[in-house]
Amino acid sequence: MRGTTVAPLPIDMPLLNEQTTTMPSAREAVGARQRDVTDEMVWIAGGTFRMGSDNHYAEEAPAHDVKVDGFYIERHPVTNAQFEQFVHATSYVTLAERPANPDDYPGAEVELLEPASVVFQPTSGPVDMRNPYNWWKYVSGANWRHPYGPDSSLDGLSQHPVVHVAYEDVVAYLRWADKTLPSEAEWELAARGGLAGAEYVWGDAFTPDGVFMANTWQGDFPSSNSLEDGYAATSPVGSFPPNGFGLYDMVGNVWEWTNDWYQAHARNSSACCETRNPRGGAADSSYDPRTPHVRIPRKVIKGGSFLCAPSYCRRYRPAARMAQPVDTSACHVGFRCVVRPAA
Ligand SMILES: [Ca+2]
Ligand SMILES: [Cu+2]
Repeated sequence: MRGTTVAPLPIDMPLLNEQTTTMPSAREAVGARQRDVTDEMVWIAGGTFRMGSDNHYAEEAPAHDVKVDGFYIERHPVTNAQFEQFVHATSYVTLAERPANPDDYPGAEVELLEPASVVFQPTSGPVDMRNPYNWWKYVSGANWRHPYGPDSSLDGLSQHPVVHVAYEDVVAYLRWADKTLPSEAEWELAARGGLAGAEYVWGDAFTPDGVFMANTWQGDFPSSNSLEDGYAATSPVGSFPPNGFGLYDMVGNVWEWTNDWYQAHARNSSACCETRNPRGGAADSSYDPRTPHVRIPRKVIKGGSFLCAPSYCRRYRPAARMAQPVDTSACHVGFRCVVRPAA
């Protein structure tokens, strides 16, 4: 798979959900404006699945049963080429390309209001792992066109996932594309690829037969990446094998925005009942409890990225989740779209 482009796959490939429902016509579902459902999207049959995990980070627990209705999902994260089409059509300017409004950030230093985004910078040696600012830098001039800073470009990256998109940028793209973001539950059902309760989206072994199944970090994070999977940063979509539903890059490569406001799993699950189509919590209860004065709501992001390392962040798993402030774009966060059939 590595080094090859994504071959178009038939949409009617066998799905692994035991519960198959009649597939509504894609046209019927999304209307005539939809351009590429047939080519690019996969129908995920609805069903009940075990969401979350009791065996990893606290925020993934408790594992609980969730019922999700069927939907279409894109085979891979939105690429730079796709995002370029959107920007070309709409002249949209992303959040990271605009100066910040000082009213939104009272007391912030002027230089922090310049157009900028969050870029990973490897360290020259071991550092204090408790301080993420050792490797995360707010870089002026970093944005989706210049993913590693003002001197970088998209040369050779057209088929890589777009990054440095804040939540409002994603919303603008979705409006143009007439699509939506998955809920966390939809994303996780799709990522699991029909494998109930598996650790990874491909099974229970991280590197089956020694093969890397996703773009993650090997070696000592954040100083030395041994590149056994072939990629230091993002990789072209489809460089690693698809999951059981034919979806690429569900874990690793880039984190993906979901539409759910972040809340603890415990709050939307109970031992007695499954939840149906959960949609996350409330915006005003998604703030970061470690910084109560910051009133920036947070969305759930899923899938981990090229920066997830076994020694530091084992979030290249379908149950893994993180809270991402809506105003924060970064070099390792992108998104993919879904379309729900009309009710
Ligand atoms: Ca890698
Ligand atoms: Cu990670």
